[in-house]
Amino acid sequence: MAIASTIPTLEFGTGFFQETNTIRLFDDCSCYNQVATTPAQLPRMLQAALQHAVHQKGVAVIGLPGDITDLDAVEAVTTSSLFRNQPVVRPSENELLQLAELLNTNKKVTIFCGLGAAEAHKEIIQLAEKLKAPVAYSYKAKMAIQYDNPNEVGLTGLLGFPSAYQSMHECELLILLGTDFPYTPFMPVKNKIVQIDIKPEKLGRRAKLELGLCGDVKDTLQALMPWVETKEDSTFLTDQLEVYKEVKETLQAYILDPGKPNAIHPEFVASVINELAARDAIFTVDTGMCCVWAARYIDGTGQREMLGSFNHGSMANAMPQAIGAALARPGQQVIAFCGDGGLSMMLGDLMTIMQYKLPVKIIVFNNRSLGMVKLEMAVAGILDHETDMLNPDFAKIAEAMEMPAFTIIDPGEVKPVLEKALLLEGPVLVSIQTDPNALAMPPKLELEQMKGMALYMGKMMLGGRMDEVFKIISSNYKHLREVL
Ligand SMILES: Cc1ncc(C[n+]2csc(CCOP(=O)(O)OP(=O)(O)O)c2C)c(N)n1
Ligand SMILES: [Mg+2]
Repeated sequence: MAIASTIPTLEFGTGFFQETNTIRLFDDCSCYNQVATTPAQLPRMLQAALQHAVHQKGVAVIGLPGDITDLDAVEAVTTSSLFRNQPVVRPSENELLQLAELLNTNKKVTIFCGLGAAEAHKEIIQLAEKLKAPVAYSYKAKMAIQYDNPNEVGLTGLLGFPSAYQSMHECELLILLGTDFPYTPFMPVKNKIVQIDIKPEKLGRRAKLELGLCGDVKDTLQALMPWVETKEDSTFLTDQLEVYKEVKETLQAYILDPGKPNAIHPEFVASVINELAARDAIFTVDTGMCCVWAARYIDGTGQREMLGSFNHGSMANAMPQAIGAALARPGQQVIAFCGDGGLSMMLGDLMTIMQYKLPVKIIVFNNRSLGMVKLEMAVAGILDHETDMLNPDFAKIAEAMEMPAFTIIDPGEVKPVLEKALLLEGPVLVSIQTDPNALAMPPKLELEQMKGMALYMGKMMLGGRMDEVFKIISSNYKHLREVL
């Protein structure tokens, strides 16, 4: 809940000093948005704002003009406590029977989980075991669904794996649980699809549904379970797990090659962090390539959490989110995966970290570029433009603020220095000189994108920029060979 102080009521609409119309300003990013213009309004607004923020999982804003704060408070005539309800929400018995019928009559079933399924880990494992179903998930749901899950086939989407994509496309029946996954090109169109979501207004807007049910995932699966017959044939599951095994082997191949000085492979860095981080670490990941490395190399443990900008896709989120996480969870390890572009936008907040002595570990994937956009341009077959960054020495900037800092140039330093940095008690910044030409291709689009890449390299050659072409080929030799 945000309290947005604003100008005295008398001055509304006069172009007064620092005038903001808070309702207009916050309209698009809030689920409750009001201005209190009398003291009597405030208690009711606060109550409504809290109920909205918690239950609609959004931001509530109350504008508070300066003159109102000078007036005496008025006794609340309404409630002033937050009701954190946890109602049981599940489909009717008739609807559950329809769902069970679909599950029992289709041989190949795949489960796809979103963040809305996070509380239902146990039930999902049980259902998957009964159905011999592979379990795919969205990036947001990875930390909640991946761990202790023998049927998991990874995440789908732009940053995902062919195993999840294939499992979702080759099944006869796909069950979407607590997901509003926005990338419809990754949704199958030929198979039967069932969706379960606590917010019924979300049903059917991403895929053509056979059945759309309103329910909490955990409550629904618990009620459904007795109706579900155990399948004997696990061929479909075995086939999908085989594909996932190959995916994991390919991912391992990238980390076996740690790269060269000043061109350290980011995959390797992420895998070392995965190994060194606490079992209950909170990760925050910047929009950009950091998202890719964390999606692929940070494993869930059941206790870890990962925060990103996700649907907003706004840059520079990792450090501010780490500040919030450290304040909310003292004593828990917080690791921020920052892009150099992202960090540059928020450098001042390094001082916030020092001011409040927040023990966040800032890892800068310093590829001296707006890497994701550079890659997007390359795969679209156009020459990259304005994507190279002239960076300051991030470690020196941190040190000027008395934050301990390290710069890693050589791949051999990655593990020992990160080990040391993570053991430090307070804040620390580690800037790692990563490879600006690291390629991360969304698997399903890989071949398409390779065509764009070929076009790009052709243009580079015509422009006499052979050095660029060689750089890309040498950085990504293994990857290119894999795809081709
Ligand atoms: C505020 C904002 N501006 C621009 C973009 C477009 N964009 C997405 S990723 C990215 C590059 C990020 O660069 P960096 O933080 O260095 O991460 P890298 O991809 O190099 O790892 C850009 C410009 C965005 N998502 N948000
Ligand atoms: Mg960068």
